[in-house]
Amino acid sequence: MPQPILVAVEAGVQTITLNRPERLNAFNPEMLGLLREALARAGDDGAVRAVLLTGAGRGFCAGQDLSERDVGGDAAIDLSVTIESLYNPLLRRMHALPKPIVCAVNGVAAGAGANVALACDLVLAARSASFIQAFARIGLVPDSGGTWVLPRLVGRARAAGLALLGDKLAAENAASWGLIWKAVDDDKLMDEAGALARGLAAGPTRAYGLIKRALDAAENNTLDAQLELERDLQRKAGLTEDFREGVAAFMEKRKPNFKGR
Ligand code: T3D
Repeated sequence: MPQPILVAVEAGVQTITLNRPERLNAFNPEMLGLLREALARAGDDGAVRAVLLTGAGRGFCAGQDLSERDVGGDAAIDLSVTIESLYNPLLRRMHALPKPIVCAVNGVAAGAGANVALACDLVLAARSASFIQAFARIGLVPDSGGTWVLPRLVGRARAAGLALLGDKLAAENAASWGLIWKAVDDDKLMDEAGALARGLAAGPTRAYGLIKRALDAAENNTLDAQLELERDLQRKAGLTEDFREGVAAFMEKRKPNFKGR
């Protein structure tokens, strides 16, 4: 049986490849569990300083595997169970990971697949890729943080259009709307995303983790609360070896050699 996700660590980057290409990498419970475990290992392993998430084959991820939903009978289907036990813990783990996650969206990203991509810190997409909030097409509500992240990234009007209509948004438009970091030529995607992830893996890991915390907190904080948080996080950053190295390298006009400590 092929593994539903592939994990490899090289040059400080843990690459996670969603690997059910015959189903456009649609999520099943095993895959969601393994993805969550891989992210937990990335968090714990000092040798991992960045994560790169991508998909095998022509799609990134088509969201929940719909063939697992028995809609033929009369029995009520309580979707809150999988949301609570599988999707929400995954999304929380992605946001809490104190290391940067780069996403290389190699093809269509639909439903929860789109929102898992959007939960990454830097999202690159192949020009041929697209994003689809497919939920309303099948009578559902965007989950996996979709209703949280969409209005924040693109504003209410565009979020409503994407969520209510479930139309395909091409990578180029996703980039110009500010939904993702950038769209790149298909044949350059993995090289560019890999270089970005390796660059982050050689960066000040602790500072990156603190930056993620600050950006997440800013969603709900007042300016005063955020200024106080920045003070506290800057204190932590200032106590790292990487801060000393960064300043020393600047003064000595050389490239910093960050250790992630
Ligand atoms: O249930 C819960 O726990 C609640 C949580 C929900 C989270 C969600 O993600 S809900 C949203 C689920 N996803 C969708 O509704 C998207 C369904 N897929 C599509 O709309 C289309 O496949 C795409 C627009 C993504 C791509 O279209 P296209 O034309 O490029 O490919 P295709 O031919 O539709 O798909 C290729 C194969 O993948 C096909 O199988 P086949 O016919 O070759 O054997 C198709 O059935 C399969 N596939 C695609 N998406 C899914 C899927 N199989 C199962 N589940 C899928 N989501």
